[in-house]
Amino acid sequence: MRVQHLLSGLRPRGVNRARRRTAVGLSVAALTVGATTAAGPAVAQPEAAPAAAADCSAAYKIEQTLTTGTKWSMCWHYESEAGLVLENISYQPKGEAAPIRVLTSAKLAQIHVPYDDGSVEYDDLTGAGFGQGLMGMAPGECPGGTIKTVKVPDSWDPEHPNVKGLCTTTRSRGHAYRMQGDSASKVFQQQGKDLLVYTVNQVGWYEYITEWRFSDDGAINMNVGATGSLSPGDYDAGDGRGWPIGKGAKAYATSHSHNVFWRLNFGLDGNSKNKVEQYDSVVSPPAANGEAPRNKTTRKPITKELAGDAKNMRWWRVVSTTGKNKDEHARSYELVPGASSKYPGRNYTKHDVYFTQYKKCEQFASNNLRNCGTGAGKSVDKWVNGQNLTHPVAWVNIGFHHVARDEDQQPMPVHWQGFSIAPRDVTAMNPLTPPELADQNGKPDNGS
Ligand SMILES: [Cu+2]
Repeated sequence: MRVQHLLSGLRPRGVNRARRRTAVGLSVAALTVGATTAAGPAVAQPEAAPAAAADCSAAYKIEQTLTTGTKWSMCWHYESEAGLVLENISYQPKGEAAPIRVLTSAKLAQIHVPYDDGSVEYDDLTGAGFGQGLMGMAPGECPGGTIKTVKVPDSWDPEHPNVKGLCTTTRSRGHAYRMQGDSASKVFQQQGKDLLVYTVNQVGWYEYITEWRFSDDGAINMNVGATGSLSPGDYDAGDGRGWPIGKGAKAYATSHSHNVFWRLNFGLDGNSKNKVEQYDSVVSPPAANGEAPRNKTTRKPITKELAGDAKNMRWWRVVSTTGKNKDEHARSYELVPGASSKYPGRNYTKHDVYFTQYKKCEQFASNNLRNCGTGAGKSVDKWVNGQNLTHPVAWVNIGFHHVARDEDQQPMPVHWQGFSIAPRDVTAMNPLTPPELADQNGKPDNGS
């Protein structure tokens, strides 16, 4: 049943893909999915490259010192299902003697695409050939940067597995800060710089841009942008679950969701033992003689695995058990969710973030084609089962409900979804502080 379902689920896209790829590609994909699913424990895919990749050869290293002085470094490799995987991600702002490890690994963990009419749902990473769909980029798509050649495992075209498909470049993002000095002529300002790392992966008629943005202030932004074309096969919504595209009201493009999952394996200060905390705020009316409403923010240590829901004024952070900044504060990274339309249709899409205790076989948020043992389940919701959380893996779910519009053709404008992680007490001050202000840390003494 399940194989049948997956195969029929693949059909529309596989057929579409035949426009550009060979029919052989389709049967390979179908066989791969069928075989792996049917075989259950017989897991053919190797795990990610050995975690031993403490370092990597030059070809697999991304290292960039931004003009503002911050250096980012990481290793990359490319997997059959997940596509681009980044490892050993470290941040070294000017003034820090050594790189500060942030993440042991970071990658997409699924793009789940259910259609509103219930006709089909896709797991684009483990069920629809995301990895194989890596697209070559022309230099103009990577302005000012370098396009690395990627060897695609299980390539659709075994004769040509090498794709110039990984762009690394830098970009200006506008003000990093601005501050008026003692006189009108003295303004402290800096234009922030980002390192960008991205690939484009085609799945059916869609093309997904997977973008990682490493900022000179220590933040990491992760976004997926969907572009390409609306699938012609989807212009059949006849039950009020679509939007008319094209002349009049004849062809309705079926609405659907793109539920994107990221998997972040934290390793702050090079140690996988990290703590997780949740913060919530309660705002109450002004006190009897008070002038304004009051807010009380409380910290809740998350010591067991968690399926978390975003909430007004709620946030999470992952805290180092090893490193402190120069102010003796524990280093941490805060999760900053982006806009999301959470899709309640599946247990694994019902929550915004999952924190699970690291387990090697747990690689994809849904349709995890790995052997995690009998009864372990194939989606992230099943892995939140009360274990102590000492080596947290964060799974972040950002959903987008795509109701097509006339502007979606042609090509479809990129629609982005994602989130970021921001440093909290990683450095003792703004990592971009200019030398003249370096002594302004803590309570000012008011010159008295
Ligand atoms: Cu869409």
